[in-house]
Amino acid sequence: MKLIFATANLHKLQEASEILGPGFELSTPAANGLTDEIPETGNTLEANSLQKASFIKERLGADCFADDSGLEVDYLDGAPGVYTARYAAGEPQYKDNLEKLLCVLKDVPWEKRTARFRAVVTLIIGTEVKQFEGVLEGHIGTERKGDGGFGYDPIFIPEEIPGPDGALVPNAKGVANAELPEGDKNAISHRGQCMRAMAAYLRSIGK
Ligand code: ITT
Repeated sequence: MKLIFATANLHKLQEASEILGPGFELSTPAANGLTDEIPETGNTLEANSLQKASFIKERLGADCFADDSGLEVDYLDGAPGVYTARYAAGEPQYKDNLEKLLCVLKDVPWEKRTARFRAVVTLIIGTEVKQFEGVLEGHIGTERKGDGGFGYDPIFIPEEIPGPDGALVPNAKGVANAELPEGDKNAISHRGQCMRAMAAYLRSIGK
C-alpha cells in the first residue's frame, strides 16, 4: 500500500518503514515534489498531527498520515510536550535540546525524573480521518548513552524493554533507548504502537 508520510524527519520515516514492513511503500512530501514547510501551529499533539496530515491531503490529494510526538517530563509539568522539537532556543539540533533538558534536571533525583514519549498519528484515507495514540513510559537519565535512534533517545530510559523471548521485562540495567537494537526500540516505542494500530486498522477496512 502506498502512503505519504507527512514528515520532514527522516528518522521517523525510517522507523515507520521498518515497523510497517514491506507491505507498505512510504514516501515523503518532498519526494512527491512538495517542499513547503508543513505548518504545525496547534497547542496539542492531536491538533498538530491533524494539521500536518490535512496539509498534505489538501496539497497532494493522496492518502497519507502524520506523526506528532513529544516528551512529557513530570517534573516540568509535562514540558516540553508539544514543543519537544523546539525546546532549546533558536533552531535547535537534537543535541541542543537534549543538553538543555539534562541541564534543567541537573539536581533532580531519579524518582522525580519520570517522563513519557507520546505520539499521535493521524491517518487520512479518502475522506476518512483516524487518530492513533502511543505512549512509552520511562525516566530521563543523567547522561547520554548509546548512539542508536534519534532525538532524546540517548537520555530516555524506558520502564520496560523486550527480554530474550520478546516479552517485556523491567529495564533493570537502565538501558537508554539509544542503546537498544532498532527492533527493540520499535517494539516498545510510542511510534511503534501507533504504526501497528494503524496497520491493524487498515487491514480491518480491507486496505
Ligand atoms: P515532523 O514534524 O516533520 O514529523 P519533527 O521532528 O519536527 O518532524 P515533531 O514536531 O513531532 O517532529 O517533534 C517531535 C520531537 O520529539 C522530535 O523532533 C524529537 O526531538 C522528539 N522525539 C519524537 N519521537 C522520538 C523518539 O522516538 N526518540 C527520540 N526523540 C523523539
